[in-house]
This record gives sequence, structure tokens and C-alpha cells, in this order.
Amino acid sequence: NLSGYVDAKNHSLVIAGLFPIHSRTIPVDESILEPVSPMCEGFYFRGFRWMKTMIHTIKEINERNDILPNHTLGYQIFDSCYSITKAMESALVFLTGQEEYQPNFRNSTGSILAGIVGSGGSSLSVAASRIFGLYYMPQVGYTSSSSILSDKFQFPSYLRTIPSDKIQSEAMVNLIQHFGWVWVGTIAADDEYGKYGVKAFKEKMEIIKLCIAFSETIPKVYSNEKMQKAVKAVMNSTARVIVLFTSDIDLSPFVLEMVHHNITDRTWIASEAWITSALIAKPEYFPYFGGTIGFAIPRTVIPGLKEFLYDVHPSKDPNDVLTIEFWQTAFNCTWPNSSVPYNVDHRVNMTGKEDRLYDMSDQLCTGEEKLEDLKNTYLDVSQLRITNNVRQAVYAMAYALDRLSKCEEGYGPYKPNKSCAYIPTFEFWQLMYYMKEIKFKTHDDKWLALDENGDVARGHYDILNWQLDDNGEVSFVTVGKFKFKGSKHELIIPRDSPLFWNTKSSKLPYSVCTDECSPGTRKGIRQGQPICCFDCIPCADGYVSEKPGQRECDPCGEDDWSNAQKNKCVPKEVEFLAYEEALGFTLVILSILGALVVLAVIVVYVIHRHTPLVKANDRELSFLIQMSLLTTVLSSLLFIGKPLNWSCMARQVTLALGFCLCLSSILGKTISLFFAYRISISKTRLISMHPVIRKLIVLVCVLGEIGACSAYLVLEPPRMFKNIEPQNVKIIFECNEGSIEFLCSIFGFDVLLALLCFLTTFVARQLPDNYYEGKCITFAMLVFFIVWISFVPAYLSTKGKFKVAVEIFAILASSYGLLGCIFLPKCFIILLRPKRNTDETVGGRVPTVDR
Ligand code: TCR
Repeated sequence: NLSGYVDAKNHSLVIAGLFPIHSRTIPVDESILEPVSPMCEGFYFRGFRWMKTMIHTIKEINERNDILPNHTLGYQIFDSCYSITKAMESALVFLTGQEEYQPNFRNSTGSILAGIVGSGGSSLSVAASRIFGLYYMPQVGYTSSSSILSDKFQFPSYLRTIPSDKIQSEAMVNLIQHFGWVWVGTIAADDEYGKYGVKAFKEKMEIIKLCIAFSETIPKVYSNEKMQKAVKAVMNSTARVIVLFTSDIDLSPFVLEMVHHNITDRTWIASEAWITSALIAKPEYFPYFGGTIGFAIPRTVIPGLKEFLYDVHPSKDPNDVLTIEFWQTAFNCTWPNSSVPYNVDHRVNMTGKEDRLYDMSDQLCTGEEKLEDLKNTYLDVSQLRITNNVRQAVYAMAYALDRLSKCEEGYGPYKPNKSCAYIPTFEFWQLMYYMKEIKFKTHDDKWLALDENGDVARGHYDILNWQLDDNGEVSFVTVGKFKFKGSKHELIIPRDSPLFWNTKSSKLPYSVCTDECSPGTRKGIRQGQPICCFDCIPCADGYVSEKPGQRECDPCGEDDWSNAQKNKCVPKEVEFLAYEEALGFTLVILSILGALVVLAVIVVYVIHRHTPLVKANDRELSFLIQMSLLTTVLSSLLFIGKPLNWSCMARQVTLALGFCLCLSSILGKTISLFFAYRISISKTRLISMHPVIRKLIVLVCVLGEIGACSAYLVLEPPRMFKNIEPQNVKIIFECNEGSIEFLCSIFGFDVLLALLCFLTTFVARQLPDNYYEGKCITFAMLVFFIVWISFVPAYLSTKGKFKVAVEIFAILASSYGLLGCIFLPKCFIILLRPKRNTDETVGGRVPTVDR
């Protein structure tokens, strides 16, 4: 057992170093009642290298003339065995200068304690720092990264050359977001490092709405039960991406479990502590841990370090137990006559699996073993990351001491009268002042500055990816960077980075709880489950989701409707009675046909204008009737096609005027019939109707109607109207009738005229009439009524374009009715029975109406 190395000459400044040269303590035999300091085992080559680096750096500083020219730096190094107990013990020993259980090499008289570098893991630093903090003794950590150590209230004298894990957690979340993973498991070491790291990680994940699938801890002291819990979580979860926030020392047993359970096809996100660890990055673990991606402190080259590291041999100092142990462990032999026991693994065969890190050997070491042949982390200077932190920590201390020593009286920092502190007599808090201010340029031309919490204020992490190189070794390929400066940060992963993924297809792993919802559906919450687990629910009609993974379906605009897949809004179908469609086309034909028939009748009348039949019943009025029928028949064309403002206005008015003209002309005729009848029954020539009166009646009626129509158009004209009820699949183009009152009155007037016509002819129906004028008109009026009465219910019960079609039908039917009843029999006589169309016949019978 040993506590450390010492090299402190008289009056030199002593810096303590705490390194994990072993990875664990041997459990103390419980039968011993007396307290004893536990022994350590598991030689940790990396820690040994860190320690050597500290010695190397101190040597280098001592050789330099610009830093501390008049003082020598000494050191006292302790092995923390990666355990809190040992770290505390070392802290007390260093502070008190008292002998420990085993003789220390320290020659304490006269040396001045300056500060301490380190103590490895965060939990050790936390423990040691609580003691050092009491005295304000400067402590510079090189690898304790837990965010809790930023708390200057609890750890007032703690500074570090490694960034806080707050930044690494942020970086991990950024990485996860970059690769589109949403469902991630976490496994943490059961210490300050793992717990605070994962805590910050989880908080950041939550902020950007990503989910934690499970969250487990690896026990520090092996417990099968706890270990199995973590293993089960990994096995049973659907998460393919798992964050492992632990040091390599604590991770080793877990790795063995993964190998034992043959858990492959997982992508591990490594924390800085194990990303470049030789304990884990072994080719035999590659099938399980290949493709691991994680963050590392930037690598550097330290000039002269390699030579220094190689300059190690047990024969140089028989008391140098660490070197002897190093040699024994590295070459798997036993150094002759040494008191150092061969490194035996005291862990009870914990996992029940082949987990012996070191084998026993009876072979004696010869001293001829060649370091050059050795492949060992200690000698590997290709990954100097934490090692550089150790160097910078020593430098920080040295620079602070240097500045303190160069203080000029009267320009000093301390309160009354700007005094200075001096090397043999300074106090820790005085040195702390300089430590906090520290800012210097490192050997690789970078600035090292600490923020107000003593953390590295700016810098970057390398993003490493585990790949297999040509020699079958695991290589750490830099695939990107995470830069940070204060609270600003940036993740850079170039597109062409050669990423290796340990998935079946070697493609980017896919880690989700449930697959993203496709367009056309929305996320439905699953009660009591994380937000990354959801059901996909199809959108309702009229709602769409265009992008995958939408939380809500968006309603389509007024003019739009959802398509069948519900992934797009498409313009609503437009509905109106078009010329092109069958119905519209038929109606056009019917109305044109009607117009042609009317024209034909007009032609017949014009040709036979001098025959008695045409002359008999006022041919001007007949002509007006024909013209008006032409108007009504053609007015139906205005109803077809897309309604526009003008066509909406024109259609009702033309129709009303057409009918008005038609009916008033008929009325003109029937009134004369009516009077003729009255005369015929009273046998007196009482009143005779002057033909002008008939025309006056027509004029008055039409003028009245024109007045009403103009008022309608001016005051509340009908307008084109887009009927877009949101629940409608179609947009219906219609005419909004404006004022119903006006509409009713203009058509009511027509109805009134029709009634009058009917009544007058009905009364005069007995009148002997050569050409059955009266009867024809009665009949025509009946047809007219029947059509329009049946129109009302039909109109009210249809919708959209059929409503218009019904109206056109009514118009055409009534016009055809009038045409057929009034003019067809006459044309028949004119054309086919010309004999009946002579004066005698007219004159021979009762004198109908004159002219
Ligand atoms: N911080 C860890 C310990 C640790 C470590 C390492 C241990 C880090 N990096 C490399 C061994 C090797 C980062 C802690 O506990 O804070």
C-alpha cells in the first residue's frame, strides 16, 4: 500500500496531486475491528500516466526561467484509488502533514502548501473539496466535471480545466436532435458524475420535447440485483439509442453484462469519461459497442511527454512501488524481492463471467522487458486529452503562484493600501485571488480562461465515433465538433463525416417509441405515456395534415376541401348549371327550339297578316305576345352558366317583364272578348272598346312593371353569391335574390295579370268564337297556373344547380304552354285549313271583335 510520491525540497512550494492510480479499494475484512485504510487494486494505467504528466509538467516549470524563477515547485501525489474514502484521507494528510497509516515519503518541514491538483472523479472532488474549501485552499480539477462543482457556495475554492457537464449534456441533446432520435434511454453511474449529468440531460431533452425511454443507474459497488435491473431495461426497451453517463471504471462490469446477454444493435452515446477508454474500446467488444458516438476533450501533443513516460524502470528506485507495480502489471510478471504484491483481482467473481482484468503469473520479471513492445494506455500518447487537462491544471497553479510572487507593493490586490502577499507567508485565500483571475496561453497556443464559477469558459468537444480500422483495432474517428463559448454553443457535424453505425443495415439508427404519423393523420395522446408514444388518428372531413407528425389537423380554407387522403386541401368542386353539361345543354336546346318555334309562328303571322284570322283578334297584340314569348323562352338562357352579377339581375327582370308583356297583351285581348260578350248578352251596343284602349292597357301594365323592376334593381338588386358553408364539399354559385318583397311583387303582378286573363276569358267562354280564341286562352292560363303551382314545391325541395334547372323547366313549360295553346291551333288553321280562314266564315258567324 502506498499513498504517493513526494518531491519537495526545503522551502519549495508543494502542490498536491490526487490521481486514480488504482481503480478500486479492496473491501476491508470485517473481522478487523480497528479502523484501517483500505488497500487498492486494479492498476489504472491512465491514472498513472496522468500522475506522470503532473511530474513532467512540474519539472518543465522548474526548468523554465519565466515562471517562478526564484522558487521550486514540489509535489506530493496521492493515489485516490477512485474512492471517496481514499480521497478524503489524502486531503487530510496533505493539509495536516500528519503521518498516515503507512509512511509517506513526504519531507514536510519547511515546505509551503500551495494547492491541489485534481482528484479524478467528481464524487471524490466533491468530498475533498469540502475539506479544502474550509481553508480556501485552491483546488484545480482536471477531470471532475459534474455541474454541482460549479456551485461556488458549496465549493468556494474549486476550479477546473475541464468544462462542466452542463455543456456536455447540452451537446448530447443537440446530437440526438441532429440525428432525429426521439426515444432515448439513459444509464448513469451511481455518483455525482452520472446523476447530475443525466439530470441535466433529461431536463434539456424535456425542453425540446424528446423522450426518455428509461433511466437506470449502474451500481458503484457491484450488486447483481441492481445490475440486472439496468440490463433488463436495455433489453426490454424499444429505444435503440442509449446515453451512458459513467466513467470507464464503473462501466466495465456493465459492458461484460452486455456481452454476456449478447445485446447488439444498440447505439451508445458516450460521455467524455469513456469515449476514449482502452478498457471499453477493445476489438472484442466492438460487436456490442461499435458505432459508439460521444464527446471528448480536444486532443493535443505534449512535447517531451512521450520520452518522459518511457523513462520508467523499476530498477531506478527500489522504493518506487508504483513503478514496480506498473512493470509487474504491464509485463505480467513478478519483480524479484519486491514487497509489492502482484496485482490480484479481489473482486469476488462478481458477474460470474470471465471478467478477470489481470491474470496471475509466477513468472519473474527480468528487467529486460521492452516498453517499446508494449501496447498499453500508459504509453499511448495519441489520445492526450485529460492528460492535457492535468498539465494545464499544474500550469494554472504555477501561473497563479508566479503572479503572486511578482506582486509589487502598493499595486497589490488586497484591501487596505493595496498590499501584496509573499511566497513564504501567503495564505490560501490570497492565492485564491490569483487563481480566479487566471488566464494564460497553453503550449499549443490556446487561451485558457476560467469563468466566475471556475469552469472553462470556452472551447470545444470533439465528437468521436468508434470504428474498426484496418488492423482490427478500435479507432476513434473525429466526426464533428461541439463548440461552446459562455452560453452559446454550436454542433458541427459535416455531411460527409464518415459515420459508422452498429445497426443491421449500417444505416443511421432509428429510435422512436411509435412511428411518426403520416400526412393525413394527427397524433393522438396515449393516456399516461410519454409524448413520444402516440396513436395516429385520421383527420376529419374538411381537415388535413400536410406534414408528417402533425399534432393537429388544420382546417381547409373556405374555398377548399380535404382530399380523400386528408393530406391536402383541394379547391372545392364548384357547382352551377353549366352549358357544357347534359342538363344545361338540353335546356339550351329546348329554349332555342322554343325560340325557333316562336319565330316560325311570327313568320306565319307576318306572311298571312291579311287573312281574317290574323286580323280578327288584334294582330299587334298577337305580335306582342309572340315577342314576349320569345323573350321568356330566351331568358332561360340567362339562368344557365356561372351566375354573375349582371346575369343575376337580368334573369329575374327579363323574365318578369317578358311575362308581364305577354300576360298584359293577352289581357288586352280577353278584355275586348269580355266586353264583346257583355254586348252580345245585353244585345245593346253599349260600350265598344276602342282598339287603342287595349294597347293602353298593355302600356300601363308594362310601364308599371318596368317601374317595379327598376326599383328592385336600384334598391336591392340580386347579386351573385358563393354559397360556401364550411361543412359543404362544394361551392355553390347562386344568385342571392336581394329583396324577396320586390321579387314577390314583380312576379305577383304577373300572377295577377294571369288571374285577370283567366277570369275574363272564363266569363266570356260562351262567346261563339270562330277561332276559339277565348277557349284557347282559358286553357293556356290553366296550363300556366298548373306549371307555376307545381313549380313552388319542386323549387323549394331542390338544391344547387337543380333548383335553377327546375326554374328553367317551369319557364320553358309555361312558355311552351302559352305558345301551344294560343298559337298552335291558329297556325294549324292558317297553314292546313286555309278555307276556314276566309272572310265569309268570319263574317258568316258572329261578329267577334272588330277590326
Ligand atoms: N468526469 C468524470 C470522471 C472522468 C474520468 C474521465 C475518469 C471524466 N473523464 C476519464 C476516467 C477517465 C469526466 C467525473 O466523475 O466527473
